[in-house]
Parts: sequence; structure tokens; C-alpha cells
Amino acid sequence: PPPEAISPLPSERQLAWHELEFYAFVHFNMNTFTNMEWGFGDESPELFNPTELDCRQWARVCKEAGMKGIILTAKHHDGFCLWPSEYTEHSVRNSPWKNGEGDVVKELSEACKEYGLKMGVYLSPWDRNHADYGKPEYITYFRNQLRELLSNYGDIYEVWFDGANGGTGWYGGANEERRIDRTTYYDWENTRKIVRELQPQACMFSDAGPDIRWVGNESGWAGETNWSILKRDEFAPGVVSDVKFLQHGQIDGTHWLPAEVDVSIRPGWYYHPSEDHKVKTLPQLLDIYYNSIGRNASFLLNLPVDTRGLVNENDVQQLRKLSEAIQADFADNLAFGKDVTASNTRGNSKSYKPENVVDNDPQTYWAADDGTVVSSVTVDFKEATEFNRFLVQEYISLGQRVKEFTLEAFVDDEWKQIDSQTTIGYKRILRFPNVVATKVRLNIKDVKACPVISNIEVYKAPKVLLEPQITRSK
Ligand code: IPT
Repeated sequence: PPPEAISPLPSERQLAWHELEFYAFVHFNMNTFTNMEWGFGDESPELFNPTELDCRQWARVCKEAGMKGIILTAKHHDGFCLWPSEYTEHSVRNSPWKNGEGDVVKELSEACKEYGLKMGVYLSPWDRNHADYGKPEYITYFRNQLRELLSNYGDIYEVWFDGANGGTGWYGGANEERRIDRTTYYDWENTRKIVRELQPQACMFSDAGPDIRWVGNESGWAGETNWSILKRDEFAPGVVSDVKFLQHGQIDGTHWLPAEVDVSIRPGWYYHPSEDHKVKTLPQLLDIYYNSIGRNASFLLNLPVDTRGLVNENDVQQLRKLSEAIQADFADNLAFGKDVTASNTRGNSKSYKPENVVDNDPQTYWAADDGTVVSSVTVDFKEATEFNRFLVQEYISLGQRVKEFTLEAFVDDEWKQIDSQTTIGYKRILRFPNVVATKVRLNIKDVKACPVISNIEVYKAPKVLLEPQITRSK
């Protein structure tokens, strides 16, 4: 029989989400036109006036970069709505853009469909425009808006609930907003039911999920140790007791709650002309790729669409460099179809044979007998082979199991340790200096239950040539 699953386990919608790995955030809204990050909510809708808005350009750029979806800030903290909501005057309807006839959410949903991308929405719980914010009436308003977004724009794959709220001083100082109690005010339980009812496949993001968790920083990394499980009930959106739990997950987590790395390609989330020369460099972007996707998290890369309504040329250029580098790094899987042996195979059964890790089929896996802790899988190249990347995946439908492992290479008739790490999860990618070896070995040293490995890939990534950094005086 197959290994017993160890809970907590991912839901179907979480399993589908894991496979997306790389997708875009677009911060584009009133702040774009006021050159702000957190608007006050008193901005005139007249200010929203992109000159060349083209959601198809966003979609094309994201598709070409290998991204799988786009999440749009439909409403940010200033309360301005990119769609003509029935419940407020503070929207595109009262802007000069398309004489108030436009709907950015609709245009993006059509562009995503055309380019085969998934669409997600960000709806800020904190609203500095709405007169009733802080009172029960606002919750009704918030839910009405959520219903509009989840009913009128086709399939939504992710709903993003930002915990940011100046009113409690976690991030901001004193301000004019009514103070709210983040754990109780939003009555999340009932808001989440609306998402489940209208978009059963959608994953919800927040510090506390329920489907995807914040990674605890906005600078582009997950912890090296990264469990996809968390004691979810001890967290609430915007109430961060200790970010290290979000960065690393919790080995004794009660719910499947994988991490998403949200980070902007520029210093700010919104477009600021002063940051045109501060777009992240290729080495920075590659580090983020390996420190998110390579550490069992997803990579949500923000593109601050500019005042024209386009992804700026500088951002397009850097994104193109990143996608070319990723393609080059993972061009040729040196482990594919090679001979593989294992220290032990479950019931000596063909169903769980070690070759399953190099067959390019995510549904097959190598598994060891129950009770196995220390164990290994060896890929035999049969000839001296140079490589510098090792990718490994657990079959997470049966739970996250590996607690500690090392990687070894067979060099000059000797096993040489290349790396020593903790968790694997959905995907782990190790980077190390080039090594020439005839075999590579995954040594599992500690597990929660017998190891179940679905995939191993080995690559020789080209060297990254350092770009001249454009720096400006501080
Ligand atoms: C931070 C929120 O507090 C947190 O709940 C989460 O939504 C996160 O943003 C997403 O990046 S606020 C930020 C200014 C650190």
C-alpha cells in the first residue's frame, strides 16, 4: 500500500496553486497618479487618468516572463475602485478615463483570458475613504464589493487580503483613523464564506491564510527552513506576533498554509518616476527567484504600472532578463532518465521505484518502507558531469515529511558533501559552485514519516554576468 499521508494536508485548490509558482502583482490605482504609497482617501476621482492604459500589454509582458497569473489592486487603502462599483461614487465611474465608462478589472480579466493567465484580486480591508470604516456598516460594504469582484469577472484564482492598516500602529504612527480590533472587526469567518461560495477554487491570502500565508517580509525571501504548515488559528490578518513563524512555518503546524513571497521589482509598490532607475538588477531578481520558489514558496512579483497605464520599459527589460536567465538555468535536466538507486524501496515494489524521481511525472514517486528515517537516493550519470543546481520535490499530497537532508557528489571516487539543509516541501532548489561528479546523492537524515520524493532535477546553470549597476547618490 502507498505510504500513509501525514496531516495536515493540502486541499485541491492549494495543490493547484502550488503549481503556479510565479505570478504577478500589479499595483496600479489612485496612488499611481498622486505619487503615493498609502493615499489618504480624500483624493478626487478626477486624478485617475491613464493616457494609454493597456491591460493586454501587462498580460503579454507577464506571459512572456513565464508568469501564470496577475493579481490586481482593485481597491487599495485609499478606497478608490478600479471597477464601477454600485456601492460607491469613489471609482473609475467618476474619473475622466474613458469618460467614466471604463472598468480596469474587466479589461484585465479579458486580457488574462486572451493570454491564458489566471486572474486574482486585491481588495483592501482598510479603507480610508469610506465614512463608515470602523463601524459594522463598512463590513457590509466590503462584502458587497467582494461579491461584485467575485461575480462579474469570471474565474478568480486568488483573493488577496492585506493586513496593512495604519490604525493600529504596527507599521505607521499616529493617524486619524478609527481604531479597530483586527482580530474581531472584519469577522473574517463570514467574509471567507463569500469567497468559498462564489469562487470555490480561489485561494485566500493573508497572514492567517486560510489558504496561503504571507512570508513575513516584503524583501523577497522565505526561510531556508520552510514548512508549508502553520498553527493557523493562532494568527489573524494584520496581527503579526512574530514574523519568524511566517518565514519558516511551524513544524507542528495544524493546517496546510504555504508561503507566498510578495516583493516589488522596484523599491515601492506603486509607480514613482524617481524610481525609474531603481528597478532591481538581474542578480537581485535571480536571488529572489531562488529564495522564494527555491525555498518552497511562490514568487509574487509586483510590477508598478505607470501613469500611462503600461508596465514601464525599464521593468519590462529587467523582467525579460530574469526570464531568459531562468530559462537558461533550467534548460537541460541532467538527471532525466538516468539510472537511480535507493537505500530502500517501499515493499520492493515497482510502484515506488527510485527511477520515478527522474521520469518527469509529478504523480509518480519513490517511497521508502514505513519507519525509514536515514535513507538515500542516488542518480548515476555514468560519466563525469558538471552541475551547480539541484532541484528536489516531495509528493506533498501525502504531507510534508523531510526535516533534514544533505547533498553529496561522487568526486574522484569519494563522496563529497555539497550542502546540508532542512526542509524540502513542494520544491527546493539548491545553488552551489560547479562540481564535476559521476553521481549525485540525496541523503535524507530526518523525517516526520517515511520519505516520499516525486522529483529530482540537476542542472548546470551558466554564470551570470554582472551588469553595471546604475547607482545614484543617496
Ligand atoms: C503587511 C501587513 O501587515 C501584512 O498583514 C501583510 O498583508 C503584508 O503587508 C503583505 O505584504 S504591511 C507592510 C507594510 C509590511
